[in-house]
Amino acid sequence: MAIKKDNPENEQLEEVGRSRRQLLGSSVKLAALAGFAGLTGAGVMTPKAAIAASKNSAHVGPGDLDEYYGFWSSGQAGELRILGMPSMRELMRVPVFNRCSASGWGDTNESRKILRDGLLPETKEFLDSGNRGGVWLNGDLHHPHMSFTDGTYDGRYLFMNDKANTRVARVRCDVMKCDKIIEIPNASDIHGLRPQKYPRTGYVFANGEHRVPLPNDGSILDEPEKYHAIFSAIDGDEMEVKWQVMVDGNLDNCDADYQGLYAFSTCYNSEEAINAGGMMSNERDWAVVFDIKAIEKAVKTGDFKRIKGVPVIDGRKGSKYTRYIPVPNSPHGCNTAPDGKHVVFNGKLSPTVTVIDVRRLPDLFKDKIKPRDTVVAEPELGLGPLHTAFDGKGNAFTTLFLDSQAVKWNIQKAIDAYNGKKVNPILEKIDVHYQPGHNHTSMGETKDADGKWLVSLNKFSKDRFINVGPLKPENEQLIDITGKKMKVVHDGPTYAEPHDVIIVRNDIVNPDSLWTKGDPMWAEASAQAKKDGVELGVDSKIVREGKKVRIYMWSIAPNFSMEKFTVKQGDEVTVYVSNSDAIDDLTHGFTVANYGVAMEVGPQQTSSITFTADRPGVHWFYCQWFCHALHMEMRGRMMVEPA
Ligand code: RUQ
Ligand code: CUA
Repeated sequence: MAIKKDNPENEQLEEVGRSRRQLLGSSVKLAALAGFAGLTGAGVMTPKAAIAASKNSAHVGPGDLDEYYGFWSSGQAGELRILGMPSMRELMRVPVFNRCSASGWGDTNESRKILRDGLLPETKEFLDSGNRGGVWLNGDLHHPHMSFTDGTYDGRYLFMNDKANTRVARVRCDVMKCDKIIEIPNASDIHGLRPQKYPRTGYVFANGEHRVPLPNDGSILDEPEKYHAIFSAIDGDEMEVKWQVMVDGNLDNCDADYQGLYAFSTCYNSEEAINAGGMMSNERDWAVVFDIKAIEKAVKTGDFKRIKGVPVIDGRKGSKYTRYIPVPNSPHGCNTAPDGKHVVFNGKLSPTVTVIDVRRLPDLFKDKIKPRDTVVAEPELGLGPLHTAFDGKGNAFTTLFLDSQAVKWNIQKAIDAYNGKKVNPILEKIDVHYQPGHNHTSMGETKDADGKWLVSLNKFSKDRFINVGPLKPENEQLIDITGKKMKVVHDGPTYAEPHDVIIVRNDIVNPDSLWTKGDPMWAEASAQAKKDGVELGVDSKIVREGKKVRIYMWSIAPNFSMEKFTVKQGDEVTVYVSNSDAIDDLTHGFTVANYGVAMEVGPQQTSSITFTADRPGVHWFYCQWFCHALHMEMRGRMMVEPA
């Protein structure tokens, strides 16, 4: 690391920097104390390649690695979680719609830019008023899904919805950080979300669940017959809404086919009611099918209304772009089978699931057959079917919310039974604890479903764990599905609320261990540094421009390149910290005591944060991420001169 002597303090720091290297080289004891015993010269850990999965055992020994990544939603907690599977060890939390005290998500300039840039102008205005702080700090993340190429996960991105504030976010799988969040115009409360599976993602489909007036500006209020629900297709590369479809009813969950031709959404409110009684009154609701090619053509030929910059196609009943397939009663989950042919709509208030065959859809759109003619099976499975997962061997696993069970059934047998044969499609039921919502199988929403593991995400744990007060954890159960009988092999309590999960083979996901210098995540910091004549990670500099002060420093364990800096009361201070350590697992942090300032700075990363120095006095800044035997000593002073 070249240290430029543009700051007298750096001479001293160069000394310390050297002694740190000596410390690492000579004092094994201290290094071990700091947790550095595993570092090799190149700064790369040598992981044990052993994998748990040779036989289907949930036990992953200490130091052994998991065979799968589990990407978990967290519901109203607003973050994405990464678990190793089958060990069910929680490996990481990725802040997305929430605020995070550890990483500074919601506070750093980089995260605030992501949280803010994709919002609609009127939302920005709203968030700038009434002490709301300019960005949303809550969200309701239900459905994380990975990008696909040719029907299977490709390890590029994860996409996820925010039901609370009508947003869709993307996480970059190379660094496992959120890099884009957009608000979806015209729709309200994004619930179902799925990426296009073929040829690639492509589109990310997102359902606006709640019907609202369009525009929702107060000109229409208690006139529910004038409300609308909107289906959106987002370009996953550009994170831009490409088109929307206005539908009858509402939109709950969605999925896409394996041919790149159709997308599907369930509707539990064909009644277009505004209370639960009304929404339950019809015996049958429906699933909507969207004809993607026809819609794309409509966008090209101009058969749409542009609302808030987005082409909105009329897909209400009678439209050539959609078809409505009647499904009993208040269907919820919507799951395409890995055979590429079948889609399952889960009945919720009906004990059935409805299976359609996508090969009948072209005829449906040509009106050669009726909507119900696409149905090839409708097995009665039990009470409260919510979601279905697949093993890639022709079997399906459906959660029964009211029965607190997972039911395994065979798709072909269900089709045979529907055709009048005397067969029972149900192979087995097992109890789960309790009230399952989603379930998911390993690779189960791809053509590579491998039939090894099923996770049941249960909404209640009740008496399953020692009592922690009125708010109890939820419970996730891992089920081995390789044998003749399903077997629950693990209980795992989790915090609010794991709606959904995907289970991805670990060879598909290959994150970096270090950031790349100049990553687009801190493009603004890089641009500002360039203007200020600063090389990030190399130079230390204080730049004053009127009341704006920019502090550039770098960190190499266990030092910041500045031991102190002085600003004036009322200055708007931006601190840029570049972590110059290029060592695996060496994250620093930057906290200013009693200023509400804290952030993560990963190896080779630059993070920045802006605040007003309106509190005079001495304020220690310190590294908040344990990085070294001298981590406690990794600190300096911000001195604020009284005005
Ligand atoms: S959907 S169970 Cu079923 Cu968001 Cu959560
Ligand atoms: Cu750097 Cu702790």
